[in-house]
Amino acid sequence: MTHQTCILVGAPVDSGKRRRGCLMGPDAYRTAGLADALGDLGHTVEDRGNVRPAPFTPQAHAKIHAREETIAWTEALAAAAETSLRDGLPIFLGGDHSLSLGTVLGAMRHADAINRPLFVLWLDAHSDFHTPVTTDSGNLHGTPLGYVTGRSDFDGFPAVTRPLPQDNIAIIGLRSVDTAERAALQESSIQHVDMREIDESGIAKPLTAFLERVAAANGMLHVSLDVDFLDPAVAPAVGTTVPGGATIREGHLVMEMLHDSGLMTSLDLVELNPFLDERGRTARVMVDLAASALGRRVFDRPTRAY
Ligand code: 4U7
Ligand code: MN
Ligand code: MN
Ligand code: MN
Repeated sequence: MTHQTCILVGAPVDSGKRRRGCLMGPDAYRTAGLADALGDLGHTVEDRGNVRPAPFTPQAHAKIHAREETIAWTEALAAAAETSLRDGLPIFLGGDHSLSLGTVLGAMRHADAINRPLFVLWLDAHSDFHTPVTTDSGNLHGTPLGYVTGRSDFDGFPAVTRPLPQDNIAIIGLRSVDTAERAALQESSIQHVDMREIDESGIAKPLTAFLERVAAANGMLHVSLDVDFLDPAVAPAVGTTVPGGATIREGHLVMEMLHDSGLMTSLDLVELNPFLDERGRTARVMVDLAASALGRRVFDRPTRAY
């Protein structure tokens, strides 16, 4: 991958779960020096500031938390994603993972407009494949993959007219999947890689297989990086910690391979809760991972062909 125009899009979404703090994420990434890190790699960096939600009227729901607010974010972020994808490689600075209902929807619209298939790489401890009916927590940050694949019961959200095919998705890092999600995921054709498989076979193998499919289809590739993909020992600033996550090196290897593939067309950095961080440590880890995805490396080595 050569020189890119990286477009930073702040998405201070905090409506996807009850514990607050992700709204501080975009400024934590800015403070941790994301723009300079990417600029030092030779990229052009444009910070477009923060997106704001469309106007909304909150309503009380027995189960779903902040539904109207999340719908409003979905509308605004889908538009922001579609626009920024025309101009460069957007990096969405979250914000909790409910922001991806919008960013992936926008990426789907853009891919449709230019007649290319969209693929999604989901780096997460969780599968985020719930619907508003199957979720027990009522937290919409557990639903973005359910939404974009066209699962039912997302009443009030922008219509998903051409759902993302399950075959175009890989989830890597799984170690917390609810019963209802597991049943749906196992019936689906989503490529799903849990931590045991990573322990046994390494993370490069399933990632290579996925990237080969993206390349063969001349696909666009949206990458959604949830902080909880990483082990909480190295990335503590997240509300949904699950022990046994990816190591720093596994994280960087994924990012380095993404860079070498030249396939990534947009990136979400999600679920950072700076209120829970230790002296900016997790924010810096995420900035370093983004830098690896955009070409930072210790030594130069031949680029792998996909
Ligand atoms: B994240 C959960 F119950 N599945 O639905 C739920 F375990 O974006 C967690 O991946 C969802 O952090 C986690 O609330 C959403 C829970
Ligand atoms: Mn997630
Ligand atoms: Mn998660
Ligand atoms: Mn299966």
